[in-house]
Amino acid sequence: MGKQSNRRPSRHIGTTVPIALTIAGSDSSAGAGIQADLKTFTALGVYGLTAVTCVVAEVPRKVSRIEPVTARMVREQIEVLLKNYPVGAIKTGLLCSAEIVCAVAETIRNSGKKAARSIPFVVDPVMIATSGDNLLESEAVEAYEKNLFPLATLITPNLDEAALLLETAIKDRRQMETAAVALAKKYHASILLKGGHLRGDTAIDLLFHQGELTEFSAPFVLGVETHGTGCTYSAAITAGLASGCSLQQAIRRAKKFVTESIKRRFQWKSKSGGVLDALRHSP
Ligand code: PXL
Repeated sequence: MGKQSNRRPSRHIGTTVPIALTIAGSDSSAGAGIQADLKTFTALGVYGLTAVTCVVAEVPRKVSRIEPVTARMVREQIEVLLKNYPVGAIKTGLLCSAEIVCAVAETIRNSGKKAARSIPFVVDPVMIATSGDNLLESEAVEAYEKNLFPLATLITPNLDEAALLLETAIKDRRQMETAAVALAKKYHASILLKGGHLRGDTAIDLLFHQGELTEFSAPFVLGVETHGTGCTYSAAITAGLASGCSLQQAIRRAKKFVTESIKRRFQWKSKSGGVLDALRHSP
């Protein structure tokens, strides 16, 4: 018998830590995109995997440049991950172009046959940044509607994105209800319509799921740059689903997490004047 190895078996082998995959863009300021998703997954006890779709050079109020990764590279990242890891839930963030939207849809549809299609799939239809910058090619909207939405467990538009998809203005709570139901009927998926941009003293979101409307609300935190809030919210929902929560449980927990991350935000003086805020994902 040889000498026994001094190496201890890893404490982490056989770990049951849930895994979530984000398919999204890189935000150089690290407040949104894959960076926000990874911070959120980690804070919520989930191991995060990433498939990068594009690289964005930006700071919170200004997008400077966006460059997409090739569709082939996006496809390959997703394929190797889904082939090897027991992924518990998937989310998409910024997909940048129609070509990438189609590549993501096709890869998820084909990967692992039935298995990949039964993984909870959250589509955050990132189109316009909080700064107002356009992030998505206009032809990509149709690609979302035709290819990606049909695969989604949950779609999480904000009011601007919902207005664009329905070609109608959404200005109050009543119109939000109508819009959430209309989107669910149009895309045959559950819809979480985020009403944060209504700017009342509460931030109200409406879920339309299995024929029922549920409201999620939290006090609106005033005077904060909210860059990355949408990414953080959909990542937190995805983390909940990867951990086995129901949709309602995952959203309730995610809403609380986002509100807390905004309340305990970081703040710096910007070198170009003004302040820089960033959500603080971990206490
Ligand atoms: O918050 C939307 C968003 C998503 N993903 C990336 C971004 C942004 C906003 O700027 O850069 C990569």
